[in-house]
Amino acid sequence: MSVGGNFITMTDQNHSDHLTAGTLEIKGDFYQYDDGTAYAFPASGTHKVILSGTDKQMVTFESYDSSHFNLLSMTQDASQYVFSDDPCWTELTDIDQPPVGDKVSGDVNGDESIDLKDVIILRRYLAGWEVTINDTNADVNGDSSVDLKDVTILRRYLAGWEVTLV
Ligand SMILES: [Ca+2]
Ligand SMILES: [Ca+2]
Repeated sequence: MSVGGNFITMTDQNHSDHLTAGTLEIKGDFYQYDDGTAYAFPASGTHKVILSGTDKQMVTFESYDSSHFNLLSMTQDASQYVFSDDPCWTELTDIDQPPVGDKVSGDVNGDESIDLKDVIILRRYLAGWEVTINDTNADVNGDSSVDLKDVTILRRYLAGWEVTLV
């Protein structure tokens, strides 16, 4: 099922047995309100929701404890989504954003290796190009700012100097 606008569920019917399979694509905002049951959207099984709008999408769960997405896929950058509660899903699939994990200092582009491509993308970023970097990994000296000092240190590191990425 595909919803081109906002999706609102407001019901007194328990939907526990109904949202176990299938895919619901939503291009607008999502709202779940409690109008008699908190179980309006307790998705499970292989039920999947795709949030695929082109503008910012708001996701509101009034009954956060009982209603939630099961598999959730977001096609936009994570900054395009506003969640009333977080996380309101069982599992995220193919999100268009590197997962937030442990810092890998120097891996500016998040491809799990530290090489010249990271220097290049960092220089472009600092020059104002529209590139996406992992700014935690890019701060290789750990001074909470991403700047030319990080480029210098990363270059030295790759050239075999005795520098430590922190
Ligand atoms: Ca890299
Ligand atoms: Ca830095």
